Amino acid sequence: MSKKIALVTGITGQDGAYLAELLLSKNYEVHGIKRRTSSFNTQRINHLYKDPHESNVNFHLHYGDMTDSTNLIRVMQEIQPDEIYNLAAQSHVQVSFDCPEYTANADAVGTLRLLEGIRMLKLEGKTKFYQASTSELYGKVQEIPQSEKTPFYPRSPYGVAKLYAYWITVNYREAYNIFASNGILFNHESPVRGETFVTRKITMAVAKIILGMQKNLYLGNLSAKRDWGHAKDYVEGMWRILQHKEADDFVLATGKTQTVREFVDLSFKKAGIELEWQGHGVDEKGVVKNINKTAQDVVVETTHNKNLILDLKIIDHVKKGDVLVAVDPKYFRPTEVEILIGDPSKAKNLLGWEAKCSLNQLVDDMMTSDIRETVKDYYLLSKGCEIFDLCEI
Ligand code: NDP
Ligand code: GDR
Repeated sequence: MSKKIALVTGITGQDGAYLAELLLSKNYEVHGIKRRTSSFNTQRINHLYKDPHESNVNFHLHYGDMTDSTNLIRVMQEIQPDEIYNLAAQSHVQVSFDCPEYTANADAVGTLRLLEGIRMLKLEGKTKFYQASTSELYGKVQEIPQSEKTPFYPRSPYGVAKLYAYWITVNYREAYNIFASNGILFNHESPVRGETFVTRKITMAVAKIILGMQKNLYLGNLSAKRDWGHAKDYVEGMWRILQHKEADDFVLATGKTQTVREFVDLSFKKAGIELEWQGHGVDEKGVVKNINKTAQDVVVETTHNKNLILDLKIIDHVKKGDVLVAVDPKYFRPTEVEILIGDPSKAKNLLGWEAKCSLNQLVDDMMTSDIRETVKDYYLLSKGCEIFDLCEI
């Protein structure tokens, strides 16, 4: 049987990288759309890339952009995909308030461009289409938990753009009989989550704080509740959605919800630090209550590399009573989504899909990876090299 061909937009993002890995393991020929950037944006997929001059190369990248239909349609025409996974998006909710028009263009009209491409190229009978829809559609939630039947009430330009993308996917399914499905995915994270989403911002900060490379962590709304799962489980769900006997829309979620504050607690706990929360609102602070492990022990436990650690001589930077977390109102959103918790029973019953990774395991995975990365920087610093901070505006 000939290989299935998949086209993945947003292949350089968190989900794109995990999905490409999954599809390659299932023997697909995978084509990804990568936009032109002034510096490399392929860190998450470098391990999948092979020199195209080699034989049996199943992974191909094409330049493209969701705002340019000519190039999207040309790529679709060239590769004649069996499945399209539309993951590309300006995906940051807060940034969408600063760049609403671009967000609408890439996230809403971009989806239309791909669906129109399927029509123009007469691929309706061949190409299945997956749309990366989101729990942000529920926004100001109309019921708890949220299922496929819960009415939408988006609360950001991102949510509104994704609402258009959701409905245009449904409309093209009904109007033109295209196999077009929405995955309504709740938050999913991983060690390669973008650095400005709250979970990764937290795990990176905790790793730096215990190694003395950052003093505090500033966050916005600590009480926001999210249903957090692991991206590697969710890309499996995306694939199952397109293998289902008919096109349909599915919620993928864990069915549990936690506050940002609780995610902070779990991350510090992994680093041996117990926090106590003092004050309220913008004055709330995360203060060190107990220290249960030395930084050296945390690093040995995480890196399993005693020689490196002996060479490094890690000292303890954090003391009881230190204020490690504070609120900066600049991270508040003009309109916030206060609570999300999904009901994934339809996906469980029809697709046999379930989130396997617990929140504890997710935090463990992210913290382990960020401690290892930070130790590399610590090592370089200790040898007199310069390290540059990422800049979050
Ligand atoms: P990321 O932000 O990590 O990745 C987004 C991808 O889209 C990147 O490859 C990015 O390229 C690409 N992209 C952005 N703008 C354009 C454009 N104009 N043209 C072409 N490519 C573009 O997102 P995730 O991987 O986390 O999410 C994947 C999709 O799922 C997104 O659509 C997101 O909105 C949606 N989603 C995500 C959830 C989550 O919790 N992660 C939950 C529900 C939905 P570059 O690398 O160059 O920036
Ligand atoms: P979200 O993810 O908006 O749910 O969108 P994010 O991690 O950005 O925010 C989650 C919650 O944490 C609160 N928060 C902060 N958020 C950020 N980024 N930075 C902070 O300092 C901070 N402090 C508190 C936020 O207010 C929010 O309530 C993600 C994206 O992946 C979307 O693309 C996707 O559709 C949804 O998840 C499901």
